[in-house]
Amino acid sequence: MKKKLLLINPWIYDFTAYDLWSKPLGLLYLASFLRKYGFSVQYIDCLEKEDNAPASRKYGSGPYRREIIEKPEILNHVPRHYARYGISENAFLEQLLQHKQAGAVLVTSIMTYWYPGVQRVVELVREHLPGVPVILGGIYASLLPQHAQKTVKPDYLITGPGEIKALRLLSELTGFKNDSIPLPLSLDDYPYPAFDLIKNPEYLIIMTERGCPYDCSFCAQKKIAMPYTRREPAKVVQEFKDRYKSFRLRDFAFYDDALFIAKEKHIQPILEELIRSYLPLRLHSPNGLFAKHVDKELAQLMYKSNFKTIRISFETSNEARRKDMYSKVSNDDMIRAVGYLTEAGYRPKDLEAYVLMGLPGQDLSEVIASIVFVHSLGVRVSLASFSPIHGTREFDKAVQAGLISADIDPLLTNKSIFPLSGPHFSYESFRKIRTFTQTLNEAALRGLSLFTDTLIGADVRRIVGQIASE
Ligand code: B12
Ligand code: SF4
Repeated sequence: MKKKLLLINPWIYDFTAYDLWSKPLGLLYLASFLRKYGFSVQYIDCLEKEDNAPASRKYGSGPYRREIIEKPEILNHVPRHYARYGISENAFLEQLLQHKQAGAVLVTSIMTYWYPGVQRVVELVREHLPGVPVILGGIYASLLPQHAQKTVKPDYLITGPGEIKALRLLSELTGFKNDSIPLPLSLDDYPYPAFDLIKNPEYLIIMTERGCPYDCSFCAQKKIAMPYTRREPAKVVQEFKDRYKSFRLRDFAFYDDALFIAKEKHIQPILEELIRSYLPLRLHSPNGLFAKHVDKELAQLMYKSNFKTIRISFETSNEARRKDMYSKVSNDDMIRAVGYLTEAGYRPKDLEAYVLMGLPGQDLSEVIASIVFVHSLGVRVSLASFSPIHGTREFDKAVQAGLISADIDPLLTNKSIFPLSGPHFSYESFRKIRTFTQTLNEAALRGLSLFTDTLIGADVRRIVGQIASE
């Protein structure tokens, strides 16, 4: 009985959320790992699709079920609806009540500003499964352990990579131990994430390494992941083959932080082997890719291996800020990468680039200049709103500049609202920038760059001037 574990992926509470190949990969790794050591694992996914959900959009990505709820008081000033994304509370309770025999409940956490969903799950577990120990882990728990202890009140909280720590804790709690299987010595000794727990999966996630050797000022990976470690390319390819065989799914999203690092030893052999395997896969990288590593050879391999979703981290065209952020890309890198990718067979409109918006001290003209630069290459712009993450240099800078307090409620760091807290962005300019970007992206999709045609260009420049002078 004690060996029975219940794993839960909580709801998202936010102004907006979209399933962009989002799965709780950490929890699924934990599930397969604990199974390997003899535990039996049950799963509740608050973000699972309901049976009557609308069909997914492109390559399995799509919207979640959304229920508008009351805003936490601290967000009352935000003139937007706040929602719980995922299954209804009743549907959750129906599932929860089937697990009264669980020996422990393991709850994951992702974005720090999604903690209300985690809190609610734990409240309901306490109410309906009294006495069952609750273990919390994941990204929020790792970045803000004290906040999580106080707010979510788990019995146990584990920070960082959780497999071995959870196994040790569960062995202590349940008295169940399986010493016959040695602990993993490398990443390839970990079993594949337990995707069989996902109801009707439409895509799969793959992670070919953990961590990242870089240290960008806005990023928290060093506080969450293990030191940068790669898997063997042959083992990664085997995972693709095995997964395709078991699930018959074509879409795979990479969750790597730094997929193109050491490309000759890593991603290139992986893609070469995938091409040789003739598997009908479609590859996606919702995480930003490094432009500077894209050369002729890699671009061709990407094209031949059917790499469909290519999002390049561009961040900003402002040189001084790039240096400050320890950014990995320059305008020239970007131009070169787009050149190689188009030579390989992509159209510029097949590519997207992340532009960061709302960094402390960043004004509208810098964002617009970055958007315009990306668009001038014919590439679509993906606007990423800045969200200061506790424990990063960018967070500390914002505290020192008096923009936020060190103990800011994570809810106020939400990417949908944080850029609005500074002097440079208003709701109106935020909305206009989004519309402006959408317009440019629509033009890019038609193969037009509005900044190369002098007539349309003049109009656009006037609008840009208007937005920037607000
Ligand atoms: C993949 C990814 C995404 C994916 C989807 C993620 C998802 N699951 O939904 C995409 C591309 C969509 C995405 C988007 C964004 N992301 Co993101 N993303 C990541 C990334 C690179 C990997 C997460 C991951 O799955 N790792 C792999 C697994 C194996 O690791 P893990 O989750 O940490 O799990 C381990 C442990 O945490 C632990 N564990 C996990 N659960 C549990 C449970 C228990 C009980 C226990 C004991 C242990 C445990 O054990 C696991 C195995 O070792 C992280 C960076 C990172 N290195 O973690 C950023 C990260 C999570 N993202 C981040 C950000 C900022 C964003 C964006 C806001 C960016 C933007 N401005 O648009 C968006 C917004 C998303 C939204 N809807 O609001 C931040 C988090 C910020 C925060 N405030 O919390 C991170 C940390 C990156 C950063 N910049 O520092 N992201
Ligand atoms: S932003 Fe990307 S490259 Fe920079 S430290 Fe984070 S994971 Fe590494």
